[in-house]
Amino acid sequence: IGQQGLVVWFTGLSGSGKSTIAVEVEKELIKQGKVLYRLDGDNIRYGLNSDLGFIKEDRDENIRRITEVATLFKDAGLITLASFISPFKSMRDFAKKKIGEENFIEIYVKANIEVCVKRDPKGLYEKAKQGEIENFTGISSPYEEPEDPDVVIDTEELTVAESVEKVLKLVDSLQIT
Ligand code: GGZ
Repeated sequence: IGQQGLVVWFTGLSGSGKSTIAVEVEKELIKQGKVLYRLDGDNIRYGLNSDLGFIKEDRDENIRRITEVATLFKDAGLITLASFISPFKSMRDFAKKKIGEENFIEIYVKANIEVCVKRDPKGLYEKAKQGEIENFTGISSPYEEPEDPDVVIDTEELTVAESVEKVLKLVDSLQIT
C-alpha cells in the first residue's frame, strides 16, 4: 500500500505563523520518509498565480487554483501542505469539498490581529496602515475565522515546536503508511 494523499490546509492572518509551522512540519514529515509538497505564496503567487492580486475575486481565484493543484497532488498520493491566508469561508469550504473531507485537514493558525500587527515581520501591516498596500487582510480586507477547524493552533500560547507536534499528531493518526 502506498502513501494516502492528504491535504493539510493552514489558514490564518499574515504573521500568524502559518509558514513557520508548515516549514517545520515539512521537515519532520520528510524525516519520516513521506512524499510531500508545500505550497505557499512564495511558490504560487510568483508563478502560477502571478496574474492575481488581493481583491476578493483574485483571492478566490488564487484559492481555486491552489485547490486544483492540491487535488492533483492528492490523487498522486502526496501530502500537500497549503499555507495561505484563505480568508473566506466559502473558498475554504470549496477546497474541503473538492479535495474530499477524508483527505483534508483544516488548521486554524490563530493569533489576534493586534498581535500580528505588533509582530509585523515584513513591515506589511505598517504599509497597510499608511495606505501603501490596499485590501490588506485584517486592516482593510476581512478575515473570516474558521468555525469548525480540525485543529486550532494558538501561536500566542504555543511554541513552534508545540504547534508542530499538534499538527503531526493529527497527520500521523490519518496516514495509512
Ligand atoms: C494580505 C498580502 C497582501 C494583502 C501582499 N493582503 O505575510 P506574507 O505577506 O508573507 O503573506 C501574505 C501573502 C498572502 O497571500 P495569500 O495567497 O496567502 O492570500 S489569500 O489566501 O488571501 O489569497 C503577505 C502578502 O501575501 N500580501 N499583499 N493585500 N496579504
